[in-house]
Amino acid sequence: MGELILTTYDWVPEMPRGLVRDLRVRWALEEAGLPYRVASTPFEDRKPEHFAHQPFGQVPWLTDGDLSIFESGAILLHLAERSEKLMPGDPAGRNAVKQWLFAALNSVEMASLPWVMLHFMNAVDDTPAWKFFEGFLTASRLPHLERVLSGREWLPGGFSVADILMADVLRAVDRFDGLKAFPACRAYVARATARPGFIKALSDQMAHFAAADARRAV
Ligand SMILES: N[C@@H](CCC(=O)N[C@@H](CS)C(=O)NCC(=O)O)C(=O)O
Repeated sequence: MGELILTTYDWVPEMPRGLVRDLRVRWALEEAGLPYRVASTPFEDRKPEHFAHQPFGQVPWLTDGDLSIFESGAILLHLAERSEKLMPGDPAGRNAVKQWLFAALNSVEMASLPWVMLHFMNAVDDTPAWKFFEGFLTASRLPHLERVLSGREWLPGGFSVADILMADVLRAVDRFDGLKAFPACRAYVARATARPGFIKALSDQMAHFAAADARRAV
């Protein structure tokens, strides 16, 4: 195991700040208490070296010694292998974490991301596209998640990387008040984002981009 280096953009516009996906990695690292440092890659002028680490020119990626890992879900699973604070050691617990981690990405974020993007674009209207994505999230996904989260603190298996991902996905929906009909989901986001690891991760990401503004202003 080598030094952990998390790479994110050197700067991003105001709008996505607080939601850039290095946050979920910072959060997991903070929860696990693993030492790491943050490196930057240009947002505006993406070089071949960036694509060598992340084939879509996106962030984040994590290097762990000689290993370079892209995709936030893969990064979180990698970190979970290093700390029982992120995933329990027993087979049933590991199974619960893995399936919920993929559910966060591939069942919930798949539906929430277009919904969130349309909100960011101010494209919430009565077009068939909006109605489809509204129904996809609020009828096909959130009611089922609401049932799962009702009466429990964290996803099955106890707090883990699956909760980091699920809460990070849901808080983007919450930002546009999309959880008001789903009180268990909303309370879950509030609980998760009150954790010191999240608070530190968010504050560090905001400070990272604020420092970039200051550099650009010179
Ligand atoms: N599936 C990827 C998505 C990564 C992603 O969407 N990154 C955003 C920042 S949160 C990005 O780099 N956007 C710039 C772009 O797509 O050009 C992951 O979870 O790591």
